[in-house]
Amino acid sequence: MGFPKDFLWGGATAANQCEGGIFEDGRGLANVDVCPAGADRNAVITGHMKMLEFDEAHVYPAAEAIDMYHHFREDIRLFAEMGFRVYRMSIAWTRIFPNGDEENPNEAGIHFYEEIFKECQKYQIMPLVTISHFDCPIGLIKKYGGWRNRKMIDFYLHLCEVLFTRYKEYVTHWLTFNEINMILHAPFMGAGIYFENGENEEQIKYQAAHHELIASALATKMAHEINPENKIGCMFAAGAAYPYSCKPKDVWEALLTDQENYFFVDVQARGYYPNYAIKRLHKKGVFPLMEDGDEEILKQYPVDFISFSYYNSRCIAAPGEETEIAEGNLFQSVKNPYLKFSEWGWPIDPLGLRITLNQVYDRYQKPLFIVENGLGALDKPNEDGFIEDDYRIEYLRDHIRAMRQAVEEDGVELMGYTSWAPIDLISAGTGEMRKRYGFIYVDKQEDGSGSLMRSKKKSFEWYKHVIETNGECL
Ligand code: BGP
Repeated sequence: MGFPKDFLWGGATAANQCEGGIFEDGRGLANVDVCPAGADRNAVITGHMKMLEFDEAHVYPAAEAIDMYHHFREDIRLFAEMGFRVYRMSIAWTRIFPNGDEENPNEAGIHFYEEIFKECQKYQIMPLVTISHFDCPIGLIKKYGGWRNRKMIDFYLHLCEVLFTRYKEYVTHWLTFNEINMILHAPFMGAGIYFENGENEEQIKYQAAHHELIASALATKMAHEINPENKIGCMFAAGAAYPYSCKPKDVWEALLTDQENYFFVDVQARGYYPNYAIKRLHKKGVFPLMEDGDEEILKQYPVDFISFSYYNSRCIAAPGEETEIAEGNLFQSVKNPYLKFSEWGWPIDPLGLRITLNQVYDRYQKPLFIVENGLGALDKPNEDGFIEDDYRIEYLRDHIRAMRQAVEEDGVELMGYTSWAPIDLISAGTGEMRKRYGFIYVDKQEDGSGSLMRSKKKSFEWYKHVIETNGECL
């Protein structure tokens, strides 16, 4: 009983939030590099403030991040010490294709990830690779407008071809797009899209989403052709939507919110646009343009497994109700009066993870993978410089327990769990460094100072023991 013996325990990171080294070895500039920290970040990531290069007035935390570019051996050794069986990481597209539309890849970039994979191999850690974690070359944005343009499919597939062939001996598990549903909430970060005044934003977002969905299906086809061992997953930002009350209007609104979220996975896992989306998108006049053959592509190449991030559930009320607002993973919702909240105002809801696992499994009946879950908190070293992050241990313990119940008692088929993030890194939502998630502390401060030295927090030994006991000892 408990977790299956081959359950994949590990941690997850994203290139732009940890690597730094953005000008090293011929790397080009990406959308994620030019998302500044501070007040303007939200306008930039939502595509309402155009930022395609650095300016003097802003600070860009991805430029150095935690400099994993030069520390990856040390970091992977620490992951191995915790007993990781899987390391989820992402490829910076512009290390491989600096502008995005070159014919030949940048060999130095290929070499960098090869070194990472060799390091993982040394410790028998399986890499789980996100092909694009909010990553789009600025070159492709300037020339083609990012994912609003159908040409992006070809550039993305060219990247995939290089990755699938060059890393064939190291990688068999891939995710096509991180949190694909974020395109609706943060279109510049999710798809390299910024808007001109007066544009129909919704139409552009669903058109771009369609391009990503086709790209994802064709990547799945290609991955299977290049290596029949390859397993491809989709990835979405999950979190069940609860009705604020049992009033039918609240229940209806919560259902609509869930459908908006599941839309992407409905297409990627079932292979066709669900009826509710066809009806509603047509009604609003934002149904994407499709080419002949698109429906066939979606139908033929669904994903092998479904992965998601879970940080919090959401609570939804009918429009017009007086409610308080709660923050959350890039989207806000109504404040749930029955939950506690993190320092960033995100609801904490372990049972919500069990509910979400059940809902997703009921809906798709495919293997699931939790590829992000964790607590962003302010960590303060004690007099000895040690971080006693009992709050993080408590958060993770409660969530892992809920996940165990979903597996053991509800029969949800779950491949693994990668916590976000095993090491402190830059926050995607805010660009802050002080919002820390790691088992490993990085001496990098909000003002950019710090030695970049790594040290273990209390949660390091705790998670190590969780993995050692295959989730028995929490
Ligand atoms: C998800 C992203 C991650 C990660 C995480 C935590 O949306 O996939 O990249 O950062 O959220 O969010 P934040 O960094 O805003 O705390």
